Amino acid sequence: MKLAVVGATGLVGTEMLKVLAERHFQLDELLPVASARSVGQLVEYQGRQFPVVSMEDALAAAPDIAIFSAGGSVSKEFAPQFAAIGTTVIDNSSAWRMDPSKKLVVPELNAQELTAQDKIIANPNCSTIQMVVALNELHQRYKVRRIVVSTYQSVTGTGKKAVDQLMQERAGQPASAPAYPHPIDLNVLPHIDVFEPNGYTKEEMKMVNETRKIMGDDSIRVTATCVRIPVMGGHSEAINVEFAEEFDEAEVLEILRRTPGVELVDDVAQNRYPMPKDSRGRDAVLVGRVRRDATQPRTLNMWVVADNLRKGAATNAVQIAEYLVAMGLV
Ligand code: 11C
Repeated sequence: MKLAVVGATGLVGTEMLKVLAERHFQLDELLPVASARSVGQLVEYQGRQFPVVSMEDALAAAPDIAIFSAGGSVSKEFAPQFAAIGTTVIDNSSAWRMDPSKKLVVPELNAQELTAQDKIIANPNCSTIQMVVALNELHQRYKVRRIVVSTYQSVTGTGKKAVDQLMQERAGQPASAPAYPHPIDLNVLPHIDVFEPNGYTKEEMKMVNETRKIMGDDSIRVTATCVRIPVMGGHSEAINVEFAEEFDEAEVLEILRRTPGVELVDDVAQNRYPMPKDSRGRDAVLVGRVRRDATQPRTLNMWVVADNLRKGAATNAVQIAEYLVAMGLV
């Protein structure tokens, strides 16, 4: 197994290497790919050192799998080049997610759709992944009709520049290269990704469109408000979900307890509920504050938290790679 990690020195790329090692992903050769200034640096994996290589060298090496996390334009240009030489690309950018010819995969929901012919596989947006993992089994039982979601997203979703902005502001300095148009420390920005003509942001529309594609149901209505908060790791979501079928609250908790990828953290008498601080470095999607919405029928409120760099990005991509290997699809 020859595996390339494109964007290996970024926040997600670094997490990717950590997750691969933790999960003992078996490799003969690792090709960490990064920009020219990082080429030659050494990356340690399972006790061995691998040099960072250029995109051209990685292409020449013809890896079995390439996991991309280097932004949409890099994916658009290079994913097809890898696919053309037989590499299976798992792409963490938004470049291919809504392409009807590409699968958008959260393994707990739809890995079984993958075949050996899928040469570019899209990894969804972090805020979408944790929401669909939390809702999937409830959807099977009661059928989701409408979701109203508000997010509270960590600065790690933006990348290193935003982490630096938060830390500099917290130290009382102006940010040297701000990632956001406003201060983020002691502030909240109702603005993630760019604004679209309909008044929503691209991040909000990802939650609408990706959810429908992954759950395989275009009738699901989703409306989202995505918000950046000064938290270092872990996205949180307040989800209000209306089902087609009536539910029983005890049964809802039972279903959540057995939902793959979910950990129920819901004991308000003990002040136990999911918090981003507790999600960091973990793969589970934490669900709590589960309660009926008393203002309309068949509607539930829940609070969902996950480490956006792990299940929201690196872990999900690595799980796809593991599935491909296990099923002999690469
Ligand atoms: C954020 N969700 O928190 C974004 C990061 O489409 O993969 C990931 C963007 C994407 O800012």
